[in-house]
Amino acid sequence: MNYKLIDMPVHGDKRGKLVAIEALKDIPFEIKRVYYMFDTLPNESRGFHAHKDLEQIIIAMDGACRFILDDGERREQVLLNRPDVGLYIGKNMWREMHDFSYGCKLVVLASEHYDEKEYIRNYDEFLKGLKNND
Ligand code: T46
Repeated sequence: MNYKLIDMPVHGDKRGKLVAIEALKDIPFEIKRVYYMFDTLPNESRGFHAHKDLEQIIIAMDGACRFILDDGERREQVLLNRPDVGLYIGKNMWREMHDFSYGCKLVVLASEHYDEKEYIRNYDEFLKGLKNND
């Protein structure tokens, strides 16, 4: 499965906590794009796609959500609920996001600029693409 949880370096003192993330040091790619999600709702799921070439780190800055990650053979779940843990998702992984807590805030660090052509939004196409890669 091309995903993993990464503990982010936390600098804490009596004032609170600070996380600094450096490209190619704390995460395995250069960052070309940052986006975030807010005003999320528990009954609204997101995702349902894979990426041919994109790598991403997703961090729940506030609240929680449940990820489903699928490599075409296995399906696993990850609960993302800590601002000091990043979910790395590599190429060719189907992802779904469910059960957002009210107002959950996710920030995403991405290895490439936005390109809709690079999305695979149909699950059967995703499976076909994996077979063609073999
Ligand atoms: C992913 C998961 C975790 C842009 O214009 N630029 C962007 O950089 C992004 C990410 C999205 N958009 C537009 C495209 C859609 O009209 O924003 C709208 C919502 O995007 P989407 O439906 O793809 O959002 P999610 O939450 O289903 O998926 C997003 C990312 O797109 C995706 O790469 O891995 O978050």
